[in-house]
Amino acid sequence: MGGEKLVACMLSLTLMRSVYGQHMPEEPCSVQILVPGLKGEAGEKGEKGAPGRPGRLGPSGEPGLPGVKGQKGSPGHYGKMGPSGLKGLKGDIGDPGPKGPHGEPGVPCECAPLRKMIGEMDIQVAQLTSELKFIKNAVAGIKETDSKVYLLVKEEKRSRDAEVFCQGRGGHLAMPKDEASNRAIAGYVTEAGLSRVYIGINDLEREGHFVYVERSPMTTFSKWREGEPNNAYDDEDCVEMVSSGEWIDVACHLTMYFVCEFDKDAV
Ligand SMILES: [Ca+2]
Ligand SMILES: [Ca+2]
Repeated sequence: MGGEKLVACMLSLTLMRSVYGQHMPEEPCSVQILVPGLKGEAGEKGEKGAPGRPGRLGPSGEPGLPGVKGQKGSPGHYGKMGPSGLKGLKGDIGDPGPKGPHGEPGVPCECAPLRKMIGEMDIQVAQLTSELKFIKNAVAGIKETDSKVYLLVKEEKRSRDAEVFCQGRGGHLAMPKDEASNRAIAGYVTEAGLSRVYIGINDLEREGHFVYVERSPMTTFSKWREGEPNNAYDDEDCVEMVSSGEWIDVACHLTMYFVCEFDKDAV
């Protein structure tokens, strides 16, 4: 017999004793049929119980009616300045402004004569510049004899251009017509450290017939180097003086320094 069955037997014996009193036959605990007893009298009303647990959450209520609109609030602070916008399109041309007052009558332009005058002045300036250079050269070291003034021009020119240069200043290429003048010119050339200069003698008009550039004929004086003039290559019609004072016929197209001479009376 298990523990549970034993407990149930003892419980049923107790119940039978309470119902049948001491007259209950003592039987071994083998009867297990239980019969409910009679309903008892109603008990006294119990004390109020503790509050129950809160109920479940109820369903959502219906939306409420719209409230009354509130009053307008005060203006807020100004925001920060935004970034610059893109450049706008070019506007239309405005209406022409009012006409201005008449100006004073102008002076008639005599531009042509003025231009001519300016052009002539330019030429004069160029001439003066050239003459100033010439005078500077002259002051720097002019040579003279009793009747002539000699000027060494340190500009390389062909014979013809050299003569034009000298004529432009009232003279000619140097024309040594005696020993004194020839020595003066030669000394000038030597002092300048030069080896050769053009002088004013040529046989351009007639081969072998030398004359001075002023067209005066050669006189008794001449200073040809030995073997000159030789008209080399059949092309030597002008004359140079070397530092020794001797003369040599050379080609006229050579360019070299030259000596001009001027009459003292004209200077
Ligand atoms: Ca010749
Ligand atoms: Ca020669």
